[in-house]
Amino acid sequence: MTVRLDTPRTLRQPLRRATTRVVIRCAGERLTFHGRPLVMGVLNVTPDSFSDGGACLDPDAAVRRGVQMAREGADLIDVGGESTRPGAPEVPLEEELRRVLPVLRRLRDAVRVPLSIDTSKAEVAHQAVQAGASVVNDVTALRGDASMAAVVAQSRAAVILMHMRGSPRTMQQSPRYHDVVGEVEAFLLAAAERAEGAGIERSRILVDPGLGFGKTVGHNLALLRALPRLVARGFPVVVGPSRKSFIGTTLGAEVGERLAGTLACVAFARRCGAQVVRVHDVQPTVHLLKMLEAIERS
Ligand code: PMM
Repeated sequence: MTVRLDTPRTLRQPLRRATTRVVIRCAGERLTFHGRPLVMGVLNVTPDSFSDGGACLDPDAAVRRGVQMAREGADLIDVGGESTRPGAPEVPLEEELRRVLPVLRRLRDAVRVPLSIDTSKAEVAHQAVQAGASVVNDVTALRGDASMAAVVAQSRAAVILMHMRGSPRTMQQSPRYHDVVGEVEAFLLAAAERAEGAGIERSRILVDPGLGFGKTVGHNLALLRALPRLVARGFPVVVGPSRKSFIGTTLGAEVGERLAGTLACVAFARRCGAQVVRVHDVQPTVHLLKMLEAIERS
């Protein structure tokens, strides 16, 4: 079988040096990156997410956690109503809306940081933006729902385009790549080009290598190591290592014991110039970043 990979236009352009200031426009708001990664707090309103499933299924608990994350220094909060852990079943539209909308509406009034919706359903994205989200985090990079690109374009929200091999149900079935870094990079640049073609301005597009989504431990480590190359392509880069199983396998650590491993990945991502880190443990992440900054400025 011959596999043909089209080379996106952006991949043929020369590498750019990572800039220190990046402004991401999202609906009426702006996220400004000044050299320290923005911290995106994970708020899963699900019964079955791999590391925090059930903790925030109750809307009151979810709002409390969101407010706490904002106090701890989160720069944005990512609300999700469908688990994407390997093998996770799909959640019906009505159920996903029922989980996320009340939380977004209440958080919009309770916190000042931008809100993001983690979904691959266009209708959820549409209603979430009405309810206060200004970023759409789509783990299918606009491939999961044919209407998603138009919804994002019309909403003027920012969009995170993530790389995933297969679907959450199938992605960990012996993932193989010839050149994981090159293939993920080409995929993301092609996705960004498609998004621009659908009317989403470049200043609203972020890309994410999708750690843990159809990747072995070796693939995840290689992608982290190659972050400078992705950053140099010019789109703000989101990295989500938090508590993931490649950390567990590397360290022999259960899911509740992966904070140090996560922080190592965050520190590495910072050094590579990544613009956003997506984490469950906001306060330790903010402390790590502030401490590094203090040392470097001293
Ligand atoms: N990881 C999860 C879910 N959504 N979105 C982005 N952009 N990047 C990620 O790495 C990512 C994601 C995995 O599940 P979790 O919500 O339990 O961390």
